[in-house]
Amino acid sequence: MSEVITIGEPLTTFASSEPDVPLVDVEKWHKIMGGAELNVAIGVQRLGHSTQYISRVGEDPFGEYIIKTINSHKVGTDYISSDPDYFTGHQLKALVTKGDPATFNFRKNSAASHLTPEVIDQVDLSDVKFAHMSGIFPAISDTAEASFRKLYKRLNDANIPTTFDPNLRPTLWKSKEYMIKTINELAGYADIVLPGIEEGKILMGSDDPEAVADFYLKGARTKTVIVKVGPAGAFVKNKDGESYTVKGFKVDKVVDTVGAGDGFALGVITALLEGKSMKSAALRGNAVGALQVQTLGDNDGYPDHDGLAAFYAKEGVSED
Ligand code: KDG
Repeated sequence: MSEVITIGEPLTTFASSEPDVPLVDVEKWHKIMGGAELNVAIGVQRLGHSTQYISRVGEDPFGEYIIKTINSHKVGTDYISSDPDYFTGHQLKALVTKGDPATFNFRKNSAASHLTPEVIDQVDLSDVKFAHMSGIFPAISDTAEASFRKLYKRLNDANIPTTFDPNLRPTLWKSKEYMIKTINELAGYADIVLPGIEEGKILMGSDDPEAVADFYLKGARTKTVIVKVGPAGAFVKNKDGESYTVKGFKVDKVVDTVGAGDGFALGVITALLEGKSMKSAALRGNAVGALQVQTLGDNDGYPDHDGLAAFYAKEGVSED
């Protein structure tokens, strides 16, 4: 088995090569692999920790591409099945250097949306030390939500530490009300909740990092909330009331904003796996996020340990 497990939908993404051009007018595309939870698994693996990714693809060239690419990143594929009846999820993505890019999803009725809870019964959690859950997978279908809940329950029953990133994708949910209610409930099953400040506004009506943190600290299992406040860094609050801000890094040239939040999550997870403090985990989260936005692609900027050490040396900071 592996140290880290996650569940999600992988995407064959056609990314615009033309900055700030609306999707309808883009002429030049390049093919990349995306999927928020898969991005996390790739980055965790790059930092030297083994991973498994639970998912389903179609028996089509997009699915073949996904499996080939996941293998090249050495993420575990024990729980990825392929389905002859449905297609592999795919996406069009604009290119922006500020905010979130416009996307268009081809995922309704995709193979991953047909993943069923029985699959979760077969997952071996015996050596898993950390799990990453995000609000995208439960949005894509009722069976995906049921599978997600079953995995969460097994993780909680086995007392495996879990991060939860709301990762709001309003167009994938049945309704905005259902999205808010479900995400806020699911957050309560995680040890560490990782909302973005903009998500806080939508999910609980405030853009004050402390108010967002206090809201999610009410979750039955939640011990720490880390609110991502963009270039300003991260606000951390623990259940015992301790709170602090870990400053972000200045990035001279943002090439593509996508994958920064996933980079933050994988920074936190790997640092905690290596026995670092929560403060160092947030520092690593900021560092991986800052490196990611300097590259094209959803996961190409994630560092290995040498890359991370070089970045810390350049910035004059270190983990404790
Ligand atoms: O967080 C990065 C993701 O947005 C990207 O890889 C694609 O999973 C994706 C989604 O649903 O937008």
